[in-house]
Amino acid sequence: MEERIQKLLCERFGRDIDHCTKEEIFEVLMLITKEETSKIQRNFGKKKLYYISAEFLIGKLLSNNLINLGLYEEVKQALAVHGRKLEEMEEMEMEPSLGNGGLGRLAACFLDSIATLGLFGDGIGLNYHFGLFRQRFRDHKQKEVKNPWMRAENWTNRTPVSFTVPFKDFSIQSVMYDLDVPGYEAGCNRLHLFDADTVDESIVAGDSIDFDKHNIQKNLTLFLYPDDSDDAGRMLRIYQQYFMVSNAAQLILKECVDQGYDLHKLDEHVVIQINDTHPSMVIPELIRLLTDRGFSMDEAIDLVSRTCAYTNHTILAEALETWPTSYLEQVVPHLMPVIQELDRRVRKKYTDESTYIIDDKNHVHMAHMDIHYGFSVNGVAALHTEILKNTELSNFYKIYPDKFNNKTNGITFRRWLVSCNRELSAYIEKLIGDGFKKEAKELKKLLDFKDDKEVLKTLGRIKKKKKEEFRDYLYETQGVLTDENSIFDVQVKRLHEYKRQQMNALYAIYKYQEIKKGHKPKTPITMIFGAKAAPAYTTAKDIIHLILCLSQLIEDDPEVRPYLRVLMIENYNVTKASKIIPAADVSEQISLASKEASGTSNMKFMLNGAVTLGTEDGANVEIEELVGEDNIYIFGKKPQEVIDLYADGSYSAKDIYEKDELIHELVDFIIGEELTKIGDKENLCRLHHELVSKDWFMTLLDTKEYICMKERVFQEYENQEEWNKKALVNIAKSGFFSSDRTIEQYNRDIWHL
Ligand code: 26W
Repeated sequence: MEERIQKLLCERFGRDIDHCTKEEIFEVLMLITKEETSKIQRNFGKKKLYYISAEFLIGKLLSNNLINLGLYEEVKQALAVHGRKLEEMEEMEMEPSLGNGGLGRLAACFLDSIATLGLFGDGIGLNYHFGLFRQRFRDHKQKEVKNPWMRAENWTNRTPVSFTVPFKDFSIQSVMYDLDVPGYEAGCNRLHLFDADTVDESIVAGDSIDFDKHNIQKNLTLFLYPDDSDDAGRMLRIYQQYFMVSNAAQLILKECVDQGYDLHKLDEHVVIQINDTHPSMVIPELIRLLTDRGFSMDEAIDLVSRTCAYTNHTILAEALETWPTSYLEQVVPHLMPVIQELDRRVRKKYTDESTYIIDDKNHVHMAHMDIHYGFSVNGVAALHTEILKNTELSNFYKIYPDKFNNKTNGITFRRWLVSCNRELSAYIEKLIGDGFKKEAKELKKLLDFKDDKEVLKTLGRIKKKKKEEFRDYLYETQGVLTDENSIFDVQVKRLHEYKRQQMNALYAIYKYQEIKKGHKPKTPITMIFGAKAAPAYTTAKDIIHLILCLSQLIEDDPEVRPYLRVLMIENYNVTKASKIIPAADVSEQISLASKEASGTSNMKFMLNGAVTLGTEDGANVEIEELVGEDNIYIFGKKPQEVIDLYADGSYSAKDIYEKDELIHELVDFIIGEELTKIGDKENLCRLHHELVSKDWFMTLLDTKEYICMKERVFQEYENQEEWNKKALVNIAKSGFFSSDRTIEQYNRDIWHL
């Protein structure tokens, strides 16, 4: 390996390893990894899965791919001979930011597991040049800048595959870029990312995210639109979505024809998983292409319906996509006759208007199309699926009880343990062998060491080491020095009111005031946040402002700073997740019960020995079932209570604010002089008003219980042996959340590959 690295470095840069930069060495390592990946066998079968998703948050690939190829140690040692560190080269890799959050990361974990299980399946998405925006903090506020992550040498390979994608007034010629996805000691699949040569990066002004929204040929794949994008962005999303699925549909048919398959048996050779509603137009597009080839409408609809399966990731009404027919007419008029035909058939068969595809306001409900014309509908955690069946989609469940099924999310342990926490992984291996990397349930064997004081101590030592590493990383990247001897209390996820980062901020205010009164915590607390807010989501940005102002207030206060810190990781992404999660003691999963479909960071934290402080929501429920109530801290209103509160409209933030002295005080602190001195009064007042008069996601409802429970968490942390035992149980029971398990279930119940 050493020779090979040297040879390639000399060829490309004319220098040997001792004289090459980290960037140069990284590039050569990437090329070697790509070459090795291209040598391993491609998975194959008579039926193929196409996982279509607008987001694939794949993260950096070097370490991960080396691990999966079984080359990590070899490369590490080859570099070590020259006093070079693999981790330093890894720092040179740019992270492709092709996702908002959980949904995109889930798709990436799934690709890893699909390949690892030897299943024949590729991902299909878009090659966003600047991805999601990069987040900067200026004046205690989020500023969005573009995120150019592509380099001349990339993980992607340009292929000769190209399709013509028709829009109303023009067509665009696509280019397919491919990325190899090696499984862990297994075969390899691909991720196809579509792009167009007409796209012009120079129309983006400076490092901003502004550009001419009208020139589709030039802007089509420039950016990934944030989950809460504005109206101008909405039209672009339709262009992107159609571009994605038209390419997908054409690729699928081409691959079938190339294999010599009979398209009349499409469903025997193809299964399409529709990741949320973003790729839903693949249904009418495939029907259109089949009828163009002479299929009758009946047969085309029937075939496609037996090929497509839909995953729902949210019950938030505002995230269930609907497109005005006028928009679709403007972008893809040729799809409208198909969509209208699909709607007509629904209307003929069913009387329940709430299930129609086109409603009386002329909006097309993408999820409705998926449910009527797909053969499977799945939620992403047990609770979530139950809510879909009984509440959100109950009218559909009545019609199609057999289509509904649950697939509790999972994460790939190769990235979220083996790669991001090599120390813990190595120690587990020493205790129970390395079988857990392929068979995650083997982690259960750790329970044998539950009362082994040496083991518990070692777990504590590893946690400390990861905290030190994070301390160094944060210092290098943000110039902030953290205390590795403090409790790391971590909430990292998209910023959204339902996730209730604002409630966590209210705790910070509470603790600040307590310390001011002389009630100091035994062990200092470091509250760590990481979150991007959608650029058009005002309240979310105001919450970031509040957190950053609180952070400043405490940094400047010598009375409080030794006991409490509030820190926000800038530009939270997969790379930063892999550094903070192994260092965490407390995993904050505090969404309003019933609103978080699953959550996946909860699983990553658990796997790394953090203890969950959370509500009865999403996969937290399943975590609790696994670890038992002694090893998790659950608080707050129950999902059904919340659902009832919404139904009868009886929740009033104002009532709580006016009646509860403590809450009143905490909320008013937001507009008190301590913070308005530091921050922007307008933003803080707006947030205060939002909390007191609307509080759509019921922050104040759970705040007191949250504070009490969090106090208990910090108290119980003091008994380190007991705490480490909780950590051990969490790790031991996390096997269920391996995405290998999730994918086995998808395959068993839906794909049948
Ligand atoms: C309108 C476009 C849109 C809407 C929502 C784009 C993107 C989104 C989200 C960012 C979707 C998302 O990430 N959902 C999350 O999916 C995870 C994987 O299933 C779940 O674990 C999370 O609970 C859910 O919020």
